[in-house]
Amino acid sequence: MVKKISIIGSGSVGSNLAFHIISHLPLVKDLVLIDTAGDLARGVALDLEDTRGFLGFNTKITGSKNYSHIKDSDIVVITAGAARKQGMTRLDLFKINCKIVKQVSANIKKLAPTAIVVVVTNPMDLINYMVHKFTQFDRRRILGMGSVLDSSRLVNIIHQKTKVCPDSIEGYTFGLHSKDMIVSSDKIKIKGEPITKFCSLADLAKIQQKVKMRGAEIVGFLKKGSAHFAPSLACFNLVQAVCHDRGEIFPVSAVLKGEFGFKGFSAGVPCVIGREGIREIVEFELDEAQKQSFLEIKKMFQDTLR
Ligand code: 2OP
Repeated sequence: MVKKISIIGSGSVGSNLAFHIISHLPLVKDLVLIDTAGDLARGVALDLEDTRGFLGFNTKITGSKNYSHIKDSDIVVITAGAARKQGMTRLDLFKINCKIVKQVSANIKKLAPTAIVVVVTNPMDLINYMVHKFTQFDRRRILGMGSVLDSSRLVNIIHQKTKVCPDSIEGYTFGLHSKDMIVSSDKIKIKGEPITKFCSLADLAKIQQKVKMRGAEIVGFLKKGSAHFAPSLACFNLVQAVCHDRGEIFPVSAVLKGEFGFKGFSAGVPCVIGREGIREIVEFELDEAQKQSFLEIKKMFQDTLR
């Protein structure tokens, strides 16, 4: 049973995630927010606490810059790091965020050695892989959030185009959480039927392109910071899947060790999620284009980490 959840980074994603947790997971006894920036986490924790009169939760909420509070957490979510500014790619963030995450990982390894770790920090797939390297945790305990977010964006954009109820749309993206993500029509179904029954091939191409550029589109409009409502909810869905242990399937960035014929990098692939983290990676035969994308991901990891 999940009793304690810690969130590293109390910016918009971390604080919204905390709000979802106190709103929907009443059995969590301890919620810890850590942020090294001044007293930010303390302020966010007090504000969250003040919703108790409306929401009626019992969860104890702690906000601090001191990592000692994450001790024995069952789940740790890493949102800490710089966010993208207009014109930046997620890859531009790698150096600065890798440094931050190295320190975060050392603290998790020391204080919460059995935790499931959910990674949000960008460039998410690379950072997810680095968290695995830094903590040396079993890869099944390290879950990258990106394709979960991109998949909700996909459903939204299909809905906008087709007007079909989102509940009847099933689809996911996989591969990288970047503009090079894989949005394959064979992974999109509307009540079991191919999407091309509901829109033209030209419209499908527009949908695919829009999903790939959605994060950058939002950054462009916000001017400061990046998206947080959908990212925090994507993250909450993973946290909840671990807590409920029902075997839900999400496209989680996972460190591959031979699945799909690849190893040595982390990429979004469908995974069965349970209390232990990744219960199973759901493999399927990659078509030629998908195989090519995976080869490019492998090369990107090799080039960046060399
Ligand atoms: C996004 O795609 C922040 O990477 C996140 O909006």
